[in-house]
Amino acid sequence: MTDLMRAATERCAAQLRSEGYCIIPNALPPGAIAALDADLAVPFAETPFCEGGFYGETTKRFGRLLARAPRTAALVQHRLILGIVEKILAPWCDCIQLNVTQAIAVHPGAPAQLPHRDQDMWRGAVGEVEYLVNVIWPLTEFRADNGATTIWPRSHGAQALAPEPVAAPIAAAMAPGAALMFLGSTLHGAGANRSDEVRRGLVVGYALGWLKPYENQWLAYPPAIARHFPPELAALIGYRQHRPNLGNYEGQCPTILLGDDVERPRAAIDALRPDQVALIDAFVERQQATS
Ligand SMILES: O=C(O)CCC(=O)C(=O)O
Ligand SMILES: [Fe+2]
Repeated sequence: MTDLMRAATERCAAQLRSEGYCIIPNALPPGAIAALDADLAVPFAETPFCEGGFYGETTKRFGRLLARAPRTAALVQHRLILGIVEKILAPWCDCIQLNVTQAIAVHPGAPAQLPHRDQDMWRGAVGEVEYLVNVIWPLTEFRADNGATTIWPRSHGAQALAPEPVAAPIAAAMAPGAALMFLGSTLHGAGANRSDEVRRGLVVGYALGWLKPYENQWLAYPPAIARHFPPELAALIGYRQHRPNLGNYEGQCPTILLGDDVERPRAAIDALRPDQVALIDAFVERQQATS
């Protein structure tokens, strides 16, 4: 990692910890985002409007973006963003996982979405753990009048226990190429679209590696698709074990499903944390000494 990258990682992670969100203005070239938006034009046109009050009936959403538009990998595997997310989530996991990729169009006339904290989807203790870091990538300009994501600064962490947010909300105004990062505990929601244009954006979310992800990554990208992904991307979507032994396939790393020799009988192999290895080694050694 370069010094510049390290400094940017520290700066964004510090802002996420203090404010609950952070905007990276020039995360990718606008042309790359325009190309991705063009790739998604057909699914946006073909996808019906959502149903239900949370998604909102004047919005459209669809997932599986790595399969629909391979260009999404540049967003999912963005070096700076991955470094920041790993830093934020490291206290609670061994490795992170992709939680979701979802395209969202907020159509003219859409009301504001219910303010919410994304990590409330997991019923853990409130105010203690960060489960998730979300990134919103605008595909069109985000403005206060067209449905830019609304963020409540400093509403994260233990503030999730407070009856009211401490600060007034802000509209995350940004241009394509920028990325809005916020914590799973930060209060937010899609804004109302009072303009006559569709607001389009992508959500790329990363979670603790041992959680049940919001979007079922193994079904979104079954082995026949995932075997064409670079190994780091396959690992991020869950073709990797989280120690100890979580997410195994036949007692081994699920990457065996991405190779050619899938049917061969396998030995289950421990995949443990160093502290567990030490504990077990000492136990086995004592056992052997007394037998
Ligand atoms: O589209 C947005 O601006 C935010 C959407 C959101 O927060 C959600 O659906 O969980
Ligand atoms: Fe949300």
